[in-house]
Amino acid sequence: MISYDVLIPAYNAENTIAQLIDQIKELNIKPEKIIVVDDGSEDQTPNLIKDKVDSVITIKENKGKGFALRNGFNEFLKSNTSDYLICIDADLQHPVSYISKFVEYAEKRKSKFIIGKRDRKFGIMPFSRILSNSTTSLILSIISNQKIEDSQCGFRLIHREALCKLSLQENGFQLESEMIIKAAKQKISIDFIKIPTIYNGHISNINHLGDTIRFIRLVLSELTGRS
Ligand SMILES: Nc1nc2c(ncn2[C@@H]2O[C@H](COP(=O)(O)OP(=O)(O)O)[C@@H](O)[C@H]2O)c(=O)[nH]1
Ligand SMILES: [Mg+2]
Repeated sequence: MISYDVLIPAYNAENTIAQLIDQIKELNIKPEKIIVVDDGSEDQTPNLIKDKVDSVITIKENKGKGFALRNGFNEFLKSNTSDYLICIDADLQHPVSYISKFVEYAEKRKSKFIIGKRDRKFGIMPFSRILSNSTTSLILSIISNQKIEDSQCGFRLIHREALCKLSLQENGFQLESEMIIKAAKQKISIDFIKIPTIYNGHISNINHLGDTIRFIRLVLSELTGRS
């Protein structure tokens, strides 16, 4: 039977985090462990997660989604409770019921790395995200030599052995691109599972100019082999 942990990077997520955790706990195939990484939330997030999950990682200062995820990865690798790790955003933009689909797919197909794939539809996904997601997915498809259908989706499953092989360094949203590039370098194939696109007018922490510059820097350093 497949075993998995869940990792939630949470930054100022008081409106959704408790509901998300409750939904995860109601799944038929339950995770062995729920890990939440909170780095410097200024709202009620720390109080809401305190007694609700198996592991809370608190980082005093805000360091970015990538930094938070990397801390969660270390915790997962250290504890050795499960084969797989599911990463899911804290803002309920990823349908929790799909965790079961990811896990069942991984078990059946022996997948090492699965990423959610959202429809990039006008009116559902903000136009700026359609543009940036299409561009980054195309660039990463070329670099990775495999079709990357949604490079920016944070809803992911990764096998312990695959995660061990990626020596990740990014602190911001670019970590999610770095995982793709480094997985491809390790010849880990990446599968995609279609998930509904949910935005609901939620606020994003992505800084368009800053994150675009950091993405270009990451791609250049990977292409020139400086990482
Ligand atoms: N711990 C932590 N989580 C973050 C940070 N930035 C974003 N997140 C989490 O990452 C997820 C996606 O962030 P969001 O800003 O909604 O990005 P978007 O959905 O891609 O526009 C959410 O669950 C956030 O709580 C951060 O600096 N630290
Ligand atoms: Mg979001």
